[in-house]
Amino acid sequence: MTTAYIGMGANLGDREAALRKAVAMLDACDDIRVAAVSDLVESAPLGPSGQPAYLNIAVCIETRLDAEALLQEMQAVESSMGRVRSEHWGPRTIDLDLLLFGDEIIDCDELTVPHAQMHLRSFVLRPMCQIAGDAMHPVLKRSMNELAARLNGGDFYLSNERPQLISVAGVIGVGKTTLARGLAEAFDCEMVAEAYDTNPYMAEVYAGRKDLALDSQLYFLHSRVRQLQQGALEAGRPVVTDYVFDKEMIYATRTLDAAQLSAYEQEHAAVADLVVRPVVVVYMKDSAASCLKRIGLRNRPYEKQIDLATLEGFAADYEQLFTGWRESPVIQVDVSGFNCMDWREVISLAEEVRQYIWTSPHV
Ligand code: A4P
Ligand code: MG
Repeated sequence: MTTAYIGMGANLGDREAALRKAVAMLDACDDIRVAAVSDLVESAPLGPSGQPAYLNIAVCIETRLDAEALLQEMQAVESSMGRVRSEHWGPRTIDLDLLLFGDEIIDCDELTVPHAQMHLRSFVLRPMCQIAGDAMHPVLKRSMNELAARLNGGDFYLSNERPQLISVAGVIGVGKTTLARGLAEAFDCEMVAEAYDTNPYMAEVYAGRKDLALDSQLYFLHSRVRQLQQGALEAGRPVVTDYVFDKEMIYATRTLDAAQLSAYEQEHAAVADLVVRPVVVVYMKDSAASCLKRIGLRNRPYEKQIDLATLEGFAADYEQLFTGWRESPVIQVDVSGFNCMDWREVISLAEEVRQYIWTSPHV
């Protein structure tokens, strides 16, 4: 017997009745026993707009069938319930997707298991968490609970129509640039680094010249916009940055006085829409004390002013930023258990990140 998980969705007619009927029809098959059914989850359609909202559930089954035979039973249920396959991702009376089949990894023409996009969809992971939060995704080697937390309730899809921007985020000294370089090497792609060393105002601002803080922030703002604006990055190609554009407002709010901040906000509002948004964020976290130690080791004179309280403040701001983040999945990396100088660890993280970006077959 194999334990398998099936995701079901419906957005036409009596959606709840359709889902209940599909579960009953599966249970009526000789070689399938339904073991658990999640609550109904309602969500906006992912895909073409103008469709009605979906109801989704996850179902745990025990089966003697192999995965291919199970898929045939699932398709028989879809057909007998009048499912017409027309528009891709179009409205449907019922849709059955095989999410997990034991810990098997299957990749053939008719069947991909684990389901190729399940880790990007809260409408799949939320009901899965209800019935199998600890079940492991055999490719990502993460539990449903961990995968769901990365999405913050959002639903995402892979598309080669936008640049595959991977943004590494976290407080000063956490190791963003080192990891970003490693990821860029693993993906054999460009790494765009923030213009830290060329900022002519930085050293003086750190030395106490508060009147130059606005110039310094504007320098960063415009250099980031140049780096990330539409047209600077190629659609369908991976690119790694060692910052997330949204840190701009964090730093501005922490370092500018009220008059400077209001001038800055106007400039920011005028350009923020120009930048490409990340398809995935890698958010590095470590204790303020460890970050401070790393800052001490790299010994940049103007960073001598940074103390524990400052780092804790930034850490709290980043937490707040990513708590409500709906723009992309966020992969958290706990740096106390991760060494970004170890190539094998970087490669293994890159393999995980790869599941969240579109890559052409040769990359
Ligand atoms: N196939 C490959 N792997 C699998 C698998 N693990 N499970 C093949 C099921 N089928 C798999 O499926 C197309 C082909 O995928 C099948 O012939 C099968 O051999 P389909 O059901 O005919 O076509 P589809 O449903 O249009 O495409 P697909 O890829 O199944 O779409 P999805 O991924 O099911 O997405 N928004 C919300 N909120 N809730 C939803 O449930 N669902 C969709 C459909 C879009 N937006 C949604 C929802
Ligand atoms: Mg389907």
